[in-house]
Amino acid sequence: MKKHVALPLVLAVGLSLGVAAPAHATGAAPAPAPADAPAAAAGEDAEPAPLRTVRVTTSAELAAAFKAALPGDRIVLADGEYTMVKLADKAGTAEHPVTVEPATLGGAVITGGQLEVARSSHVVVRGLTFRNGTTLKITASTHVRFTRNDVALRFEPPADPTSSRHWLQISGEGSGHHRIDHNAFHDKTLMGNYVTVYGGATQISQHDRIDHNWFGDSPAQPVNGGEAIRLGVSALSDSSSFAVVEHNLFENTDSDPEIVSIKSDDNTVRYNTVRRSAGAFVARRGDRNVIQGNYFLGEGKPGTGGVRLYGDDQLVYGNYFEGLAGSGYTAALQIDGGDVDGSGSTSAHWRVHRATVVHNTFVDNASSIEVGANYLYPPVDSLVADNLVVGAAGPLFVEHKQPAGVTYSGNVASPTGAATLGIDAAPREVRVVDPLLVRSGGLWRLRPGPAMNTAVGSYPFLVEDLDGQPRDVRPDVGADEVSGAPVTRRPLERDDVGPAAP
Ligand SMILES: [Ca+2]
Ligand SMILES: [Ca+2]
Repeated sequence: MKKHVALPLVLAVGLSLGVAAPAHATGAAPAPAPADAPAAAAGEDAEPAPLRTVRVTTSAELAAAFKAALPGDRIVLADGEYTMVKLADKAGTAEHPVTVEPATLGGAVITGGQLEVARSSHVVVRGLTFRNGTTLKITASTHVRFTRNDVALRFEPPADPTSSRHWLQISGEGSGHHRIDHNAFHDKTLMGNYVTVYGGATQISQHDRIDHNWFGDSPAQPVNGGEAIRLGVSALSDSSSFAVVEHNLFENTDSDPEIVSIKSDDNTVRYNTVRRSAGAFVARRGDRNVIQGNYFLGEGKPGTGGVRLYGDDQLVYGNYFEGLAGSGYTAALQIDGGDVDGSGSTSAHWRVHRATVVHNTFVDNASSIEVGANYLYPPVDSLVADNLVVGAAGPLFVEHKQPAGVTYSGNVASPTGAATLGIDAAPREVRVVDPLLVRSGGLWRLRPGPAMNTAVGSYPFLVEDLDGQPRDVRPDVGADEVSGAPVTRRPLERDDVGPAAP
């Protein structure tokens, strides 16, 4: 099953990002990696052959190799423990990157020092095990790839438990085009984010891609500031990031009510799987962000949430929400109120204008769709359409304050047991009917019945369902399309992400 879906995934990602498809993507078996490069995998991971291989066995040799590194160098760390140093002012190219990797995946363990890639381009850091007690930094650089590393930093507990340590921080003027992929970030026990994307004085880093990582096991923290990923910061939240966060798995990331916090414009967060994590993906600040095709699986754990929105023109579609136990800030969907409208502090909660929330599926959540739970100004001019909402608890829709110009249309709801619909809605707004869901592939799916072929909206972006199957000419309500086409996406498991993933 996993092998069956891997190839279409690679193809789809490569095509969607406009990068060249790997040579073996036509179906031929991938060529074996060179014997001395076991950390390098095929496909998307393929890197150009090095011009020179520099083997190091000690921290002193590593430091010397960094200092002398030339474009096309592959610096290979023998198994052992190392103190890391800064890698600065290396102008690699796409054809001749500077690559740092272990002789065997996981065999080189960083126990001291600090990795900072500064003022450099086309640097690849691959397959290292970070167990040191300092943050990782990518500073004023472009095209840095941080891939297949295992990161469990070991900070000394600070005197002030609310002071934070951001594990991997991207920042600096001119930053962009980085890829953070196939890493494991886990066991964060202090304040701070796993991955933080900053920028320069006025512009956030652009076109970064964060994909196929495992974010795991970060316990609750005393105050806000423990996100798995934060895209931006208040001061940069009016600049466009164009980041893509996709195919990541979040498990037990409980260290902030915001698992992914978007604080910039024009980001895409898609195809991620969130399991048993107390928090939500939050469009916290910035506009025109897309939250698409994610699986939020709460398994009834307290505080598990889905998506929370502020700001202008946010688009939420094709997501699947099941077993989420949160409400309010961590409702399955919270189209929240704002505390400023049109102008105000960049750290405020900006009023929602023109949110589009369509073709999502909600099953058995403690609270499914809420409007305006917090702050003063209710959402305006937004669309909630063609969603499928099924549950046996509470009201399925909650309007904490009267929204202005929010249109409901084509939604299907099925309150069972003690559940209620929760709002007065005409059948054209919310049709109350059993959609006849069936359990298959770990999800509640549609089958032929009253929700099939009955969506009322028409959206140019709606080309696939939650399985990656094509939408047909008569789209079904919710995130799933009844289709016989090959399934190319499914909720991610541990084996699908991280350093050892295919
Ligand atoms: Ca259909
Ligand atoms: Ca389907």
